[in-house]
Amino acid sequence: MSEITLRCISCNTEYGPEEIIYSCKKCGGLLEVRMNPPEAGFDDFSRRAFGVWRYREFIPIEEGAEIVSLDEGGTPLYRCERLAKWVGVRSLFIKYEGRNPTGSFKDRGMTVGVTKAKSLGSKAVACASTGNTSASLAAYAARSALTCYVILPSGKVAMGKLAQALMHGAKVISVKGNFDQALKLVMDISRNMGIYLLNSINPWRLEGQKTLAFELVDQLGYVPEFVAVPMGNCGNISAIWKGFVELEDAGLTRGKPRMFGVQAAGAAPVVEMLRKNLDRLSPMKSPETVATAIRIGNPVNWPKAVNAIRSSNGLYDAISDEEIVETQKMIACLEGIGVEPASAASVAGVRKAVSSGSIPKDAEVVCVCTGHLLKDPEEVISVCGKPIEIPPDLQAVSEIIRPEQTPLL
Ligand code: AN7
Repeated sequence: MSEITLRCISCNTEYGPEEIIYSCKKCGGLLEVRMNPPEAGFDDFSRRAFGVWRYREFIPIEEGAEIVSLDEGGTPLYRCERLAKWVGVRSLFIKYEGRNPTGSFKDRGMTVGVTKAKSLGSKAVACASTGNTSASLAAYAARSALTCYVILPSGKVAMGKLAQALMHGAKVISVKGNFDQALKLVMDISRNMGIYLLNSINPWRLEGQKTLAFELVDQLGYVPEFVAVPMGNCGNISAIWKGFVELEDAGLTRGKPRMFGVQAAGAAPVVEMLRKNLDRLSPMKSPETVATAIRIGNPVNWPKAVNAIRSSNGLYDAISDEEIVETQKMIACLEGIGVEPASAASVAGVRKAVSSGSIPKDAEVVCVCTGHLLKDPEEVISVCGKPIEIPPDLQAVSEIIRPEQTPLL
């Protein structure tokens, strides 16, 4: 394998792959994993199982490392004809990341991040999380016999995610504060107590998440025109963009998609920054949205996400909670695909962009739906209501059943 380095995206200082650092020692900038383009191509990949490790040569983990895996990635790409009509676009696909082992895209990153933690000799791992990162890290830590600490914003983590972190045996710490405060805390802990940090500021994690781009090219046979991604801490959009850049640099594809970053209106600091064309992010103090996964006011990876959007001639927008919930229902009812609220933001963003004309009606769009419906059952009950309760008799049930009812669209 070619030489691997960690490089600061601001000042280009390089570090060795064995260094345990999460930001540049000189300037504090974000780090990125760099390597020369590998020789392998899609013919080599096609002989292997569909998933993250199919793209082994592009994953900068040294040969011989013991890989920690739960068979992540290899998620379906659904063509959605009825949803496309509702959105108003010619062709729409959903890349359904809810089909990962713990029900979100985070597993792509954790298989690589936890493998790295093991190969560095770490005994304990930690993260702050709005929920999915903690569910995923807890599972991968269990799989590899690592001690796991997760720090969660009290009362703001969806029930399914909390259940996962608890059951997989993580030490779950709830802080009276929001995600941004929890992240600051866990960064201090990891620095002072030698616990390996697995938030998306950890560049190794993004190396797993970039494989979503590889899978899209594998599934479509070409590079899609638009890829819409919900943004929270902004790791995922950065990782997917990195995947497309590396594919082109290796000569495996030509061209890159326009990246579309979507935030919830109550937690949209990156969209604000781009709208005002600023060169720095102003953090939002009290982010609030029904999509608790992306309830983040100070996303650490904003420089990478802004670069992805600007250099892809991309798009960005913020979506109201009402639009997020309506879209979540339409995805579920029109296509049978169950996603959590944050995931629906990508589709909602595309719908808005098509109606305003910033995405043409004859375009083809891939929406990344990042997490499973069952992650947040309480939100479902609050927006759908409880089931109708009746006595166990035919009269009562026949008052409800209307066989002539037509489908939604
Ligand atoms: C379903 O779990 O930040 O922009 O701590 O769970 O890469 O942060 C979750 C993020 C989108 C945003 N969709 O991704 C966490 C956390 C879902 C998510 C995002 C998250 P990033």
